[in-house]
Amino acid sequence: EPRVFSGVQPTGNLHLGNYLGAVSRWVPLQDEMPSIFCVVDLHAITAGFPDPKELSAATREVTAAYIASGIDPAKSIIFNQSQVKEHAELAWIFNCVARMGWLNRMTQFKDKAGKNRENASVGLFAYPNLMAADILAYRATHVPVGDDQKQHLELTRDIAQKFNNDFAERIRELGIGVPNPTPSPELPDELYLPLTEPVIAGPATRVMSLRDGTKKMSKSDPSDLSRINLTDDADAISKKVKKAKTDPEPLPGEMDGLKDRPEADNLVGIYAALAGMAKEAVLAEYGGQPFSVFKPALAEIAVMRLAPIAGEMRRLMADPAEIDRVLKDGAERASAIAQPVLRDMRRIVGFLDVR
Ligand code: AQP
Repeated sequence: EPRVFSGVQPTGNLHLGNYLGAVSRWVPLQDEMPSIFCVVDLHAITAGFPDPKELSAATREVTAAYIASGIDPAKSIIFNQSQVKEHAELAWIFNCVARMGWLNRMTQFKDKAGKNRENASVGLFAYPNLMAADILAYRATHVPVGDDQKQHLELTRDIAQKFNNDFAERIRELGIGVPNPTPSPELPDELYLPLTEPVIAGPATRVMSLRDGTKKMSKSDPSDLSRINLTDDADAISKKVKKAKTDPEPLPGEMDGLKDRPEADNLVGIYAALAGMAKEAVLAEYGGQPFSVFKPALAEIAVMRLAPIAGEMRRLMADPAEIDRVLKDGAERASAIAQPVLRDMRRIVGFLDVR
């Protein structure tokens, strides 16, 4: 059964990269398949505990951003991860499936741990196992994310594959597997955990910093000018686009001309994603034009798309009780899916059930 799962960490400063790479792309998917959108608060403590009040506030803010962006809480499930215990329980099982060597290769850990790896939390190292648990607690098949999550999704597949293989006989014995949709010699005929598909597509799978076209736009960049926050008002958006770093050349007419021009490439990608166009079409329209012409057009479309979301977020956040009601309802609906999966997982592993 197809199912979408994705999430964003409540770490503050939700930005255009999170919106274009993830949240905006969830909106049409919710009409195609049952969808679950999580505010992944368990992940938000891996790089150090944030101020507790800020963590709660950021959880409500990300929820508001989902709804303001067009996720319909009546149709899709919206909840915060810590409210559904199955995530942590399954992550423990996956800690015992994944190999140290697999996690050692994760580039996000290397980036986030920095030079002082000995001092990184064990949680930061095991983060990809929790992410695999987030997805597989719902046996989700489709995970729409930005390009930076590709490696973690490959690990999720590796975990599912190893688990399906290691417990192939047991899964068959219990009669709870489903036929493998893509038979291969590396996999048994029946699987319990699906092999998840990453959904990484469009012109903005990796939005770069407005100050440096070689760095990812990121919540933790100390420069606020490096990113457009979803809460920015029209003036802030226009100012940031105007100050965005560029080179002195006019825009090229062809995609080839964007090579070795990371800042130009990034702004064209952002425009394309906001306008729902291909990058080629943007170049066909603006090729030969200087940034003094392109930037105001970009600012205009950014304000047109983002200012209503910021306004709707403010309106929603003025009523925290309503946001909490959405999250509570979502947690109940998410639990109803994850609980039977974990019951199966415990049976597969052989944990004795005495209750
Ligand atoms: N720059 C980006 N371009 C496209 N997609 C992006 N995503 C993040 N940054 C970009 C996507 O947003 C979703 C949620 O991300 P997250 O909350 O897990 O946080 P992150 O990836 O750690 O976000 P940041 O901004 O990069 O945070 P820091 O500063 O902590 O490193 C994911 O689908 C992600 O791909």
